[in-house]
Amino acid sequence: MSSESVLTCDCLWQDARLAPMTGAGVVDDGVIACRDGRIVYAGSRADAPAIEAADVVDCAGRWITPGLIDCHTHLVHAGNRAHEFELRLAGASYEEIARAGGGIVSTMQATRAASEAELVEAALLRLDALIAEGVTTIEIKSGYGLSLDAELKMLRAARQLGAARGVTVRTSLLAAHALPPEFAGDADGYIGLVCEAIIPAAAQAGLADAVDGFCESIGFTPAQIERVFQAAQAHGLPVKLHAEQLSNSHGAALAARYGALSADHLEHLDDAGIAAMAEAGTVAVLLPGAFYFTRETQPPPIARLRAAGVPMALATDCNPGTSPLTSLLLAMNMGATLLRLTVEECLAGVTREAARALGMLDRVGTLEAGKACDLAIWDIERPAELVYRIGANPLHRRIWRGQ
Ligand code: DI6
Ligand code: FE
Repeated sequence: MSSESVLTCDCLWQDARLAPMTGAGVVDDGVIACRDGRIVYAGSRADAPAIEAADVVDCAGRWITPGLIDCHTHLVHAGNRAHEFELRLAGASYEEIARAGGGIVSTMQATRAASEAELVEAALLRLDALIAEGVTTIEIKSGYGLSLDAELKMLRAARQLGAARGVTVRTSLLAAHALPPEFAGDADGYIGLVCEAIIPAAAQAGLADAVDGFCESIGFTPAQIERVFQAAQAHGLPVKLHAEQLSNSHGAALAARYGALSADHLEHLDDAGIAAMAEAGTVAVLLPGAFYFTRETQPPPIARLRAAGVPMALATDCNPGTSPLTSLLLAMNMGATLLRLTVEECLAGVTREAARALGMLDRVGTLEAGKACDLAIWDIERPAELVYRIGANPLHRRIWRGQ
């Protein structure tokens, strides 16, 4: 054999079963070769070229999936809202608590008071829980600062988390999350600050990979969100939106008109919103942790999203108010049990479709040559176990960029 036909690589994982998530089905006797942190071959051993590896890892028949991707989190925040949880147990609603100055604004106060280092330290506990389950890429939103300085502080903390651990961090600027008290009665004035000061500063500092908003009766109107989207576009940033969580404000259709990467939550989404998302290729990010924790009774229209061909992702929505969840595996279980997603949809929802929701499908989300060598190696007999178990963590090893 001539040396040119030999593929040289840093590491070869062999005797593995692969769920590549490319749509081509699973591979029973698979190998993955990695060079310089990227996959150079992933597929069946029989079809593999001759490979010369510096390091060979025998997987003893274990399953390998792409490293998991949590594409919607509010990981960076200070404090917690256990007290509001008790109020809700006693009968208060999320909206009532929010209107009484609790909710997002109470986390805002704690987050403004915390230093950047304190935010990083608190978030690392949550990040480590997600990493322990095989997460290799995570999206982190701002949105509890609600001022120029505090929003930038949150985004810097998110970037620091990516430097502190072997994980890829994508940031979303969510300054349009709630109205800070100093702008009471002047939502349009606050949106002006978001558009004219916060978005430009975050963009200029390279701190935001996308811009998000909360389009809701207790958040911002579609007209206000549209101003945010226009400012994001002017600064070359893609958009996404919290839409139709508590009511139908037609935010998803607005997001789709702006080519949004994703519209998230979607419990109250209507057919026009579904059609607009399908047309724009906007991903539906489903957040069963929030659905469960708020005891919402109306699930998102999964069957109609599926029929329309809207890609569906799944995420934790890790946040102190409506989804204090740091397990993406549990989000998968809830996606199946509460939202009736299939096992295949749950797995795709935390890999390929989550990558799509972050605009990163060219880099992560499937096991394919050219992509980052981000792997989760599992002690399971079949992929359905990842969705079926509650509270188990069958992760054997996690690989980020080949390491
Ligand atoms: N929707 C949510 O579920 C979170 N934010 C949002 O826009 C809740 C955030 C919180 O209550 O702190
Ligand atoms: Fe959220």
